[in-house]
Amino acid sequence: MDVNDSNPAISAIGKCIAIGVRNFVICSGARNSSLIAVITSIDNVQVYNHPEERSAAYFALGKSIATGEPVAVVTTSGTATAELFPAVIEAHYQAAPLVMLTADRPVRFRGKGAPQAIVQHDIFGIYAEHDIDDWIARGPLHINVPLEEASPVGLDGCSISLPNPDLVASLTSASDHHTELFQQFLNRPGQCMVLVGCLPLSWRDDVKRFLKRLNVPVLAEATSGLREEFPRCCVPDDVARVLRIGGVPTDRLWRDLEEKPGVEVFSVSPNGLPGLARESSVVTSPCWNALDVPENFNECHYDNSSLDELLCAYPESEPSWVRRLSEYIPEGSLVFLGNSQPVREWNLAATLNSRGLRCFANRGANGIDGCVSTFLGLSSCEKEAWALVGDLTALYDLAGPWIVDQLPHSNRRIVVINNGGGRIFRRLPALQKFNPSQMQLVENAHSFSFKGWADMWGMSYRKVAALEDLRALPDGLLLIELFPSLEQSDDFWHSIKS
Ligand SMILES: Cc1ncc(C[n+]2csc(CCOP(=O)(O)OP(=O)(O)O)c2C)c(N)n1
Repeated sequence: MDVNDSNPAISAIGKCIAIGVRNFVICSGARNSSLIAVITSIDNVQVYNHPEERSAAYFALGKSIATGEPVAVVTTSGTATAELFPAVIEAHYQAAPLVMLTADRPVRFRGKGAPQAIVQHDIFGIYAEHDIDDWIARGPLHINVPLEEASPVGLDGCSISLPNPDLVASLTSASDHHTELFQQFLNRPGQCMVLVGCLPLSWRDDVKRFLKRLNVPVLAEATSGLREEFPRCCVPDDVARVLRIGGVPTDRLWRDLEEKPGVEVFSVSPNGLPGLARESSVVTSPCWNALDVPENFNECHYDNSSLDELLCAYPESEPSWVRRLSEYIPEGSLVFLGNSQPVREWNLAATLNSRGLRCFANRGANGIDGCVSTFLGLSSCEKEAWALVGDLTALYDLAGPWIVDQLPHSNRRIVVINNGGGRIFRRLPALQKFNPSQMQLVENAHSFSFKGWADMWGMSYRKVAALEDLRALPDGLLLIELFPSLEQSDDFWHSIKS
């Protein structure tokens, strides 16, 4: 939406407040100075500043996932607005309420090539809602604010009231129709199993209670928050129906469903997207407590595989390190899994002991950008939080730690698993025939260390090659650079395949 009132800055921010925005991440410029003036004049809102819009937007995304509330990132005009795009896409697929409040030049400049006047209206296309009246508090909302040159700040008459909780609640209420469709799926015959991807925090208790009642095989990924509740099960041979709850699962099983049209797939997904190209059904908002669970569902059979033996055989491999970290990280911590490999390693190898670790990841669009910032947004009110990110993933977000000085002091640990490039590519069947120089190119192989990055932001630094190196960690922000054995990691993955 474009805001076109007599005081567009006040009007736009009033709308943000009305939909529940309490946190503003400001990326300053001249064009958005009146927005900044209004925001900083309001009581009871939290203001952050960040000079880098891409990181800022990811920080806002993390904060909005953590709170379940809309969080606004505020930019000036031009490419500053475009920098928000990756986080907007991620928020779209995670159905996270990210609000982009962007200053624009007046409408008459649009499409003319005038200085700092790119076409911002609808710039995020299908990834963001542009009409506040159609926004259902899920996914991104873009509020574009054309502002006159040297627009006087003019705060007279600025009356911005606090959010109306009833309005926000009514936007996210359950749908009878979705409940009915879900019930019909449950009532149909045939062996059923459940795949659980990333769950919004507000869903977790309901889904856990529902799955305990359902009593069928469940594969719950770490980002569901339910992995330890439902230990990994055998996949029944005769699965006729798959129920997927939450974000798109990272497990290979999900992709394989594309080629199994005979298996009925029903998704309960926050973003309303099926996550498969083949035919399937999807709902977004069932009433979990209203669902009847048929009595004839089969019980689960758990599979204690030979994983532990492999972890012992390759103690310095990445999966063994991930197991060790999952046992070492203090109970109750928030854990952010940055890129595909730590996500898979955690799902596979992390301890199944219930340690109250709460796992998150940006698995909406699987980008490796913005992970440090998303982690910092997610952990902004946590006492102890750990991120596990690959080296290239860390390189993408070097400006992320800017925000740390604005957050309450706490133990934030960024573990960079430095394996000298994008090692995940080594495991892709399609790349097995690449020669070493092609592989080096694909992996972006390097031998950089992250010590200098830690120094730049005043992070404590610990190089870790053995468990003893994790003893007596200093308080506060800490960069842990972990060097796993590349050879053992390759051998581990090779053995698990065979
Ligand atoms: C923004 C973006 N660019 C490229 C990719 C493709 N990609 C997926 S994983 C990966 C490598 C990640 O490397 P690293 O962070 O070092 O982790 P590792 O694979 O070594 O565990 C790349 C480039 C992506 N997912 N997102």
